[in-house]
Amino acid sequence: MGIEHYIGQARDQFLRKSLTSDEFLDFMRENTLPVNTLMAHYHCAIMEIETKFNVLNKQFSLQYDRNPIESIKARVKSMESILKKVRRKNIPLTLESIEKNIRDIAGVRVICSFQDDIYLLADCLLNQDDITLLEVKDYIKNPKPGGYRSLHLIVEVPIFLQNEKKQMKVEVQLRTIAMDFWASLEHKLRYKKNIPAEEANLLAEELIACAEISSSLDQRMEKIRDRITRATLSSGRQ
Ligand code: 0O2
Repeated sequence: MGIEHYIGQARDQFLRKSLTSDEFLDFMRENTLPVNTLMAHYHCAIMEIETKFNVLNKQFSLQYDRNPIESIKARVKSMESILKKVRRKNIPLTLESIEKNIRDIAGVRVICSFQDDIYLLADCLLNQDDITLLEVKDYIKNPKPGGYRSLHLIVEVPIFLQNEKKQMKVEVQLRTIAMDFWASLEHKLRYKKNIPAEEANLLAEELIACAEISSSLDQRMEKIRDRITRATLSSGRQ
């Protein structure tokens, strides 16, 4: 078995011990109510963003007779994943620091029909006057070395509480069906730990090749759509 396997095991053991450490248990004991409240606020922020995309989809369907959004998935990051990120980023274990430094606790994934729909929807969202853009990571124009493609936006959206308006951070991931298909399978394979190093390297190359195929599939599907649009327009004129 390769050295990566042992490093992975050691890292997992370290994280498991860290998550049951006194520091973590104290933090959870002292902060149960504030943690639950904060997580509820992230849920509210997700609802706000999901509604915005549902409204846009509805408008496109009425105006242009097409839906740019295939589906929307959303999640609040689990406490375990948040704490792993606290360790990885080496940030203080306080709620303030978690809220400030971890910007993907609320995540909304928008699966689009075509690549240009991604940029169209991103523009529509960012043009809304209650949305503040904090960061863009364009892994479509600049895919990750492993082949991952998606457009990531970190935004702030207000939620309106009884006596307070609160800005919440949300990570919006926009991808096509092909990008999502690739990312979902790659994510599953990433957690398979007992693969010998040589085979793991070959699989990584294979995944990069699949990412290229998925990218060219997106481009071909877009061209087909354009041809259908042109054909429909010209037959309408005759
Ligand atoms: P999960 O389970 O989706 O929550 P940063 O937040 O800037 O400190 P990070 O987290 O590396 O650094 O940011 P990045 O690169 O924008 O990635 C965040 C998320 O994008 C990941 O969340 C994944 O959902 C997705 N992602 C990024 N790279 C890959 C990849 O190579 N393969 C797949 N399948 N997904 C990827 P989490 O927290 O890793 O997981």
